Amino acid sequence: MTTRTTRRAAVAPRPSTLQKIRPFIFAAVVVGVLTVGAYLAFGDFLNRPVAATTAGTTTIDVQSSMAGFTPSEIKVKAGTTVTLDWWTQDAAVHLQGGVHTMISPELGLNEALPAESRRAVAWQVPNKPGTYDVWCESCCGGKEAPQMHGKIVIEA
Ligand SMILES: [Cu+2]
Repeated sequence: MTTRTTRRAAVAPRPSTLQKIRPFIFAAVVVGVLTVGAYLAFGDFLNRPVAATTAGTTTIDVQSSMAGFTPSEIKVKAGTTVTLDWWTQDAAVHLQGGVHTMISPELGLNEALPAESRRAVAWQVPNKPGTYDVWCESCCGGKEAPQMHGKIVIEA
């Protein structure tokens, strides 16, 4: 009796199917959690809006804010088409009519940019080299405020 009991205890029980596949289930859960984590961490970068650009045109990044245009001076070539990749992070409550504007009658610019948005403005640069004034009329004092002005230099 005693001998029998001892012998039985010495034999390891055969692992059940569940015990055999348990490491694989664990690995699958780890991979799943890491995948979701990576998506949440990097999805923001992948989905970041990028203004559409047309092949063969120069794209210039321009930000409008309470400080005016950034950069405050841009250079373009006369007679070319450029794309202004224009964006703002400002909320509508700070802007007259909920927009920033970009105005230069001499250059044929009269554009509006809704709050917290980004848009691509295709602009045919006039064939008249020189330095021109551009301003925002819809915030922070508009044309009367020096910081609301930018400079566009048209090179021959
Ligand atoms: Cu503005």
